[in-house]
Amino acid sequence: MRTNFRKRLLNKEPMIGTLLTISGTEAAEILSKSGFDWLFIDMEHSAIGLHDAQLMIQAASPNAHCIVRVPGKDEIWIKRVLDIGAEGIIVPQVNTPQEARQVVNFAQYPPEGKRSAGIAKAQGFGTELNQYIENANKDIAIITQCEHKDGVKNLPEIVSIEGIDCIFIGPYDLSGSFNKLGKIDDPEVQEAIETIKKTCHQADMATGIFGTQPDALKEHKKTGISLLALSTDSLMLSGSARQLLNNMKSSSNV
Ligand code: 3PY
Ligand code: MG
Repeated sequence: MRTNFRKRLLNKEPMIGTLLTISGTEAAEILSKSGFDWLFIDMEHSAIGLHDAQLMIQAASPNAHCIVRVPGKDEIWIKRVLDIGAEGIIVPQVNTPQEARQVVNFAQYPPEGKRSAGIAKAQGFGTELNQYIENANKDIAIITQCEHKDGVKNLPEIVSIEGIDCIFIGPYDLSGSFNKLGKIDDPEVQEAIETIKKTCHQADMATGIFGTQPDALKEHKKTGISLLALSTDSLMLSGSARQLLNNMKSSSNV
């Protein structure tokens, strides 16, 4: 398995990625060849299915690291997503230390965890099983999201849990937990984001965040956030389509 994503993550090397929400190999391949360090395949909110995600990983590799956001924090999703060859998982709404410990347990093979052994794409369909098992716990990145005020409160304990490699901030769900959904610039939400950053910084924990615009992400990068998710496939497609069309219309009588 070609994996240095976790190493890069633990070294807090800035990596710019984007969210993939559209099923199919084409956008994954195009974006993997556009200079992104990593692709955030979103199975939490999109219609991307497990086999689609596997094909997308195959299409994007080895140009970009493929990290999959699982639909939920349960064991079945975590093991199946790792078995299709994801280099890491992003787990939404991990709000308590118990949940964080369970995520690590589901994602790591014994003796560190209780991940079950199967043969699928990640293990070369059986041809690379031993090699994969030997390296998986040290190569696979476990990223949990802090995106609820309860998660912010419990973060000092969560960041001390062995096996958690990065805390990924979800500004939108975080705003929702303050009943201010979508108001990510609200002072209370911004204060929570700053608290997360500070807690991670003090614990020497890698931190990530999603943003639709480069300006806000550049500021986060300056203050130490290294795992950056900029925009989504669908937003980039519609944004550049509108821009081209507006340009065309403003410079001609079309
Ligand atoms: C959020 O903003 O809630 C996210 O999960 C972004 O990825
Ligand atoms: Mg979210």
